[in-house]
Amino acid sequence: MGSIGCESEGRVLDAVIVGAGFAGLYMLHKARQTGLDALALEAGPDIGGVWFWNGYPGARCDVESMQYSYSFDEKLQQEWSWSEKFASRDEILRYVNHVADRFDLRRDVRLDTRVASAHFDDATGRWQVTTQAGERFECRYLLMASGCLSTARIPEIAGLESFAGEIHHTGNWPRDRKVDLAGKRVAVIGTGSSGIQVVAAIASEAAQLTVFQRTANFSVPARNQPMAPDYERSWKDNYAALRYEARHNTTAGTIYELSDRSAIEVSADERAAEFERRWEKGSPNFMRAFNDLGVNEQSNAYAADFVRDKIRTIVSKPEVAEKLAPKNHPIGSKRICVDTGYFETYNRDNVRLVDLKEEPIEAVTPTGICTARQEYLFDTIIFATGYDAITGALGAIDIRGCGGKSLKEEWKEGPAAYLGLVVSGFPNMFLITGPGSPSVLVNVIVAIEQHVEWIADCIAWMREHGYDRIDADPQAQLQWADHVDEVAHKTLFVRANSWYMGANIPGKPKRFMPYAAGIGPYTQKCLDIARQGYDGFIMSKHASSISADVA
Ligand code: NA7
Repeated sequence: MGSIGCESEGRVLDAVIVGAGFAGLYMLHKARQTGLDALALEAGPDIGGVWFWNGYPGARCDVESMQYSYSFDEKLQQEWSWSEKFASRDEILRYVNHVADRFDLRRDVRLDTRVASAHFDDATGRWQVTTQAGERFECRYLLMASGCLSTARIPEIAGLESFAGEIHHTGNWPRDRKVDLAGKRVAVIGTGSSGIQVVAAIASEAAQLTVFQRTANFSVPARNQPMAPDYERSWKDNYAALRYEARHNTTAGTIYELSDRSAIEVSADERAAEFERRWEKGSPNFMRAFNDLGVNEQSNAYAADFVRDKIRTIVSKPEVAEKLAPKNHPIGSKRICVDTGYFETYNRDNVRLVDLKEEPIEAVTPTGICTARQEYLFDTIIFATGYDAITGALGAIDIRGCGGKSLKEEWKEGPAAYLGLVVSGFPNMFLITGPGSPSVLVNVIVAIEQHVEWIADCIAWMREHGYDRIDADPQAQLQWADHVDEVAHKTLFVRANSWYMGANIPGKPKRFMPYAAGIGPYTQKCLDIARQGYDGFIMSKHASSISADVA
């Protein structure tokens, strides 16, 4: 692919957007509407971000389709029809491509272009962006849409490279061919959302499936179904108001059936009936059965007990059920999984569970996996071991701000960004769903749209007021980080070793990264700050632009 960088064309871009998933594509659209000359650089061979890479069998969204979609264009949301209540990965990818075509986004997306470094040039007040292939771009604004779950991680296991069969990660599934699992002995390592989906999807195809579980996970049934026309209509008739509601008046960015009752205030029978009703209905609605499941230990324990009992009912072998019943973290403190027949899978004769707490993996051999107890033989190993989440993609790029300061170095004790949007000392770099914003704790499309629109409004405001440089006040950033921490500690989230905490990556500082107060309060905060003339941000006109004006 030929270079269209500034060097070859003498073109200085207003904005470089890193990534062309849901965030990058909408950022590109919005940047154009704001009058910015913008280019999106995408590492992958196609658009779609996380939904592009996660092509594993069973990949599906656990937020309802009517809500997991863009809201920015009324015509788009009226015209698009989802075929199922919870969309499959393939359908979401078709949707992303439809949006890109409809808004003519592709002409400003460069595929197969992985950003290697981004350095802020103090002299010009611009970012110098270099790709892995050595192309260079220069821009005023650096808009990071690189994703919260885009750095797939295969753990370091001795002997991995010696394995003679196929190795795959759910987050980097082969795209050029179907992975043939028929008649194969397959291992799946990891039982998060991806593991739970892939296990249920491949069990009938594989000759033998062995699931390696380190931590048992809570999962509730999706009860997915074809889209009911009445249900679709009920959304489309009222889309604008419902989308507003989701962004401004919910915490999750998703409209759920909420409850105003505490689980400890009702009788045991009422509690059980409500949990049962929600379980039968399916979806993460389960966690809204009572209003204090995320903050009250006793209430949470009731919900956890209910799910554990369900697992014991579904799984026919008691010793397997006991291993599958999560016991070491509050329900919901790790992202709750939503499954289709996951626990039932363990009733099949060709599926077995290995509890890594009892027999840790010691090595991969040419023929399989050795635990502390025995060697298991495999043709294929599937890693569903998750991501270097939230900060992984940012850390993979050599980002340097004022005075050559490295972002990695800056964040070595844990990430901080004012509102999760701007990092002090890294002017004109905006993070979309960055650490310190609600991001992955909420319907991420809602979080993305809120950020993208706020960023576009901010840049437009700066232009109107003669500014071309924005930074975060270090004091404001510090206070925000403390606030993010304080809010997290009022919840049960901090009680789990989750990827929200960075706990899944050896050596990563443990800090609860997302903002747990929810999207509604967060949106209000961002609006208030903008209305107060961007309180906590430092706006200026860069010296070189002043001299250019004078000249
Ligand atoms: P997750 O939720 O991070 O799950 C990863 C799983 O892999 C989890 O069960 C981990 O156990 C397990 N894991 C991680 N490292 C290892 C090693 N070294 N050995 C054994 N097991 C390991 O990733 P997903 O892809 O499932 O989901 C990510 C998000 O995508 C999800 O929340 C949705 O938002 C969509 P652990 O719990 O760390 O003990």
